[in-house]
Amino acid sequence: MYGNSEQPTPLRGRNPLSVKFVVAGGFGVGKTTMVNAVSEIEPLRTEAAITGASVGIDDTSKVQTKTTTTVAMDFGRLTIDDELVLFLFGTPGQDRFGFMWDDITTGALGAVVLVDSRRLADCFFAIDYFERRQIPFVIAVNRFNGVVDHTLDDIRSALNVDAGVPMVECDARQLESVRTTLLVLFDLIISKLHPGEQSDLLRQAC
Ligand SMILES: Nc1nc2c(ncn2[C@@H]2O[C@H](COP(=O)(O)OP(=O)(O)OP(=O)(O)O)[C@@H](O)[C@H]2O)c(=O)[nH]1
Ligand SMILES: [Mg+2]
Repeated sequence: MYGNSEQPTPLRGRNPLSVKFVVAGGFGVGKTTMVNAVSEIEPLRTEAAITGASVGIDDTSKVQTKTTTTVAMDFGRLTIDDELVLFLFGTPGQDRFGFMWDDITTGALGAVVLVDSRRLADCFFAIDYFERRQIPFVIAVNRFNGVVDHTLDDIRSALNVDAGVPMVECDARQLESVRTTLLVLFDLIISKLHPGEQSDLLRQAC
């Protein structure tokens, strides 16, 4: 079902498995857009107007139409099917809100690191954060100009991430594109678990 043929326990008739994912990345890469695009509930948003206080601190040159920024977090929910429900927590994009990341990521099984290929360095903080904590993550390259400026292989080399980190193209505005990205992350998590751990995870759904 999720691209993994070794699902140990069928979950039909049980409560769905609830999984927490974090959507992270640099300033203005589309984190809030991603959560909004797929959430089946009214997403929780904590947007505040970008004010003169950010001048000289936030690089808005590539996101000039942006008038708000997330100051706490985004929250949404996506039911994949009767076996799996994803809870999505978007981080604030600006470094000065980084102190909230530990709270936002507590209990998360994995993360999507959104990347704008025109501003690769902006995602270094997120990659470093999840690598240090050994939280599985996928890199989703957001198509801002309708094209990815570099190939995914070039981006992988530039980011210096392990070959085991999946890299996908993603339009954060499109439900199917985001859903696919989230399922790549779910498959990654399952693939990293030993069979016993898979059973433990799936037992949580009972
Ligand atoms: N072309 C294009 N624009 C996008 C895409 N995703 C987001 N945007 C636009 O990019 C802008 C920034 O999106 P947000 O979702 O606010 O970005 P964010 O990462 O939540 O921003 P912060 O919370 O301030 O860090 C918005 O104007 C979106 O409409 C995309 O995939 N393609
Ligand atoms: Mg946001």
